[in-house]
Amino acid sequence: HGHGPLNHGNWADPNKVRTGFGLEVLGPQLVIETENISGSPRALANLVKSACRSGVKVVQLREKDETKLNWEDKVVLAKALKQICSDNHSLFFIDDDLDLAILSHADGIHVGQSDTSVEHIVQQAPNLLIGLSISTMEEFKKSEHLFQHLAYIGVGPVFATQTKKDAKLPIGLDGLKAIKAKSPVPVIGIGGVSEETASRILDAGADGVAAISAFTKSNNLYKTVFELSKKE
Ligand code: 3NM
Repeated sequence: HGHGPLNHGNWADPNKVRTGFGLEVLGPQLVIETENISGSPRALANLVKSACRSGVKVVQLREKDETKLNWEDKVVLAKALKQICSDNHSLFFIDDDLDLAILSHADGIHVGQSDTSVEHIVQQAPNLLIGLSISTMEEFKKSEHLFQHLAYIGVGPVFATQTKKDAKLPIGLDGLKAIKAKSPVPVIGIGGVSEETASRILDAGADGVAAISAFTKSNNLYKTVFELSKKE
């Protein structure tokens, strides 16, 4: 723990995006909740460990409200995942739960448009890296005053996804491209990311991708990480 503040000035220069923190937030991001993996915290921890050892540099724990885990179990799980990530020099993010992020000493927090506000997070936990979900150009424009605080924006769903029940309409490669052209912060494509689609998303300009099912369905995490990092 103890990452310094981002040098936000770097993000404005496309030639410098792949330095410092940029490098760490740009590799394929594993997004995961126990529901995605037979409800088992142990299976989840094992997947995170294997993924980190296979080169995943960012892990996001995304236990939504309907999760079967109670608060104590969530804290135990989050702390265990943080340890696994630290041991493997990967960053650990918590989805939209500031208390859990602080308690587990997470490196970052990921929030959606109607989640905990970015300003509140900056105030309460200035050292947390912050990722923000963006689904449309309208949301992007509405969020411009927040970019100074963000490590990245998660743009999606790029393609249709079966994994997130309340996912918005896919923004597609052209929508992603349009946002990338305007974004001063790294753009991470999410939604329908697979070993087949990832290179198209990266070719469209995304700085990285985030995925659930590409990892939970993988039987070769090295290959998955490779394919999710690869431009054509
Ligand atoms: N967020 P898969 S789509 C968690 O559009 C999540 O913001 C999305 O699952 C968004 O990789 C999504 O299996 C689910 O498609 C991604």
